[in-house]
Amino acid sequence: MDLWYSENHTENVKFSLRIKEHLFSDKSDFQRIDILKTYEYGNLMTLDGLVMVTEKDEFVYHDMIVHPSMAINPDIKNVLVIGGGDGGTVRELMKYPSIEHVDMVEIDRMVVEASRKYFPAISCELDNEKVTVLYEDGIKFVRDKEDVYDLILIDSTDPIGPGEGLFTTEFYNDCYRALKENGILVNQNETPIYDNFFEVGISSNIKLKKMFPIVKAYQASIPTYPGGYWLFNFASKKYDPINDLKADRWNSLELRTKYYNTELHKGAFALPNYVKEKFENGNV
Ligand code: AG3
Repeated sequence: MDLWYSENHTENVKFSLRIKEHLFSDKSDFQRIDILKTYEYGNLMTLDGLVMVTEKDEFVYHDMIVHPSMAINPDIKNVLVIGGGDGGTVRELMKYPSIEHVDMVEIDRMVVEASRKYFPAISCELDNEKVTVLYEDGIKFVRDKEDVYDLILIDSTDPIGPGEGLFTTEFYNDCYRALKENGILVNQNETPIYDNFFEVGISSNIKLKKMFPIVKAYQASIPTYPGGYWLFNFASKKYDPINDLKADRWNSLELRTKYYNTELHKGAFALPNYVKEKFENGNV
């Protein structure tokens, strides 16, 4: 039997993986969750049919959502993760003994439960005593927080379904207030390859620029996401991502990372012209 999973990246582009087995499928209060065993990418989790993580390439996304900020401010102690129910972001954060506490606010308990069962190597740090997992709406959670976090990581889906409100100015304002005076916010910011995704990315970048003095996008190559090429926004009250990189200090920690290193850090912030121009001009 020939079983294939496909995600439509646009009306005219499909991304497909050959499937060994459909391991899990259920509908939570928020979305449909599927776990598929693929031939090439190991286990795959989809939410409402869209690729979220695969065992083979999750390291790229999770390294890149966490380590650049930690190398810019190695004194980060208190972190908020919005979304991130698979646990990959928390796993990378827990590599830093200097981090004192992480709140992970995931709206969908079923995502965490599925990850614990089918992605043990991704969810492995969710029970760490430094981590509090809250099953709440991240948008509501940040509303009444002020001056609490050094770093906020928005590890969301695309802005459809439960992820929609995580791309709004109101939410970014609440995050800004929840951050301390040297705070950093990073969000996953879609692909520039296809217009419908790029428009979301440009508008998120522009919204963040309205409140944060320093906003720079950076990139990573993620084969199973649309375009195989993904952006993140780095928004910061004080630190510049290149001038304030503490490469020696980060390297002295001798962490094992499969994707990130401090040379790649500089390259990640060097964007191709078609992305740079859009972000600089801000024309959606
Ligand atoms: N969050 C970003 C997923 C966006 C993928 N979009 C898509 N496949 N259309 C992933 C969560 C990883 N912790």
